[in-house]
Amino acid sequence: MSRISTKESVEITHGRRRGQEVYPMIRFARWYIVLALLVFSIQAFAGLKDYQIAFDNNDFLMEGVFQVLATDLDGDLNEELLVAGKNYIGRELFVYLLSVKDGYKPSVQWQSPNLFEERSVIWITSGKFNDLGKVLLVMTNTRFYLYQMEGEGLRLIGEYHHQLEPLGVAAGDIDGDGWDELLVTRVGDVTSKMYRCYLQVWKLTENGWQATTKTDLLGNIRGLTAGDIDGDGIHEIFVEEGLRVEPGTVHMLRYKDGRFGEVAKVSNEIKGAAYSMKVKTFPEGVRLMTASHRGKVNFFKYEGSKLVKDPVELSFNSELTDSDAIDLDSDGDLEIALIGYPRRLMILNR
Ligand SMILES: [Ca+2]
Ligand SMILES: [Ca+2]
Ligand SMILES: [Ca+2]
Ligand SMILES: [Ca+2]
Repeated sequence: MSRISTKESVEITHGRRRGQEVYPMIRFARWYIVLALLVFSIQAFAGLKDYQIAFDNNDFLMEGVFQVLATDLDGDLNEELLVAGKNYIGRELFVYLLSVKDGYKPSVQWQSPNLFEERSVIWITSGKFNDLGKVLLVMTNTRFYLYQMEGEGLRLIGEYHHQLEPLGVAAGDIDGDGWDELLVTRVGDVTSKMYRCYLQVWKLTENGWQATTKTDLLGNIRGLTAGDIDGDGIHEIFVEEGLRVEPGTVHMLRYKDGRFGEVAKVSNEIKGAAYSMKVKTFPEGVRLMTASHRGKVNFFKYEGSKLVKDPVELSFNSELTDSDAIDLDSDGDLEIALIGYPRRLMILNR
């Protein structure tokens, strides 16, 4: 074995740089760089308009699928995907934890016991309500259940009775104390023309769940969510209301010093009733995503104290009842899960 001194190795290196054999390598390297830039620019410019259906099932799991939820229940920074719905004939209410692998095809990883209750639908949300950490909250007309992730499934850790008769539920830390509040929309007043609804806030304390505050009557509420759209660590509240299924108004509210204040609102910018709203962090930034009964998906950013609608509108031939966004393939970009009435699940990718 010959040893090469530092001097010799430098000369060899220089010799190769000067040599003719080097040129094909440089050419190859240039093409590689061009190709890499091309791939990068395609990724960089993949916009909201590029979402395509990657999975579509018109008969997904239950006779009625009501909700889809993307949330990280075990704190591994990957969100889990859950759906909740009803089998009318079988008198069953279920929550499913889904696993999504190749081809964005969901399969059942865990199924709840039958939570059936007469004349009730089922709602799901998640939050960190006390030191038990992030839990799944499942609500029916008179009961709610807290589930904690354990291994590949969920374990029941609490069950409560209530008389809330909710229209919708969501959770978020709206006062910045580090714990999530439970937000429930309820009917306050029924006129001949419409329901007039309000939002009630509940906290889980040492003495159980306690109602802390509520809003004034806000109209016929159809959509509700909470999310930190401006990145200050405190969740804003989004309520959508309108007559019947006509285009309505999205109100962005902040809770401060025991009162709700309206920060921004947009009217008549969504086609149809926006039953679904979620605040999610896309590579483009944080967006309020809405899904309407006329099959439209829209995106709003919060900028200059206004909610600004993105020109891109996704359109589907289904009444959309719920939606969420989740990175199913760990590529750093969000897929979108949509529920179409009565039991369609779509997954979009771009
Ligand atoms: Ca997780
Ligand atoms: Ca809080
Ligand atoms: Ca905020
Ligand atoms: Ca992804």
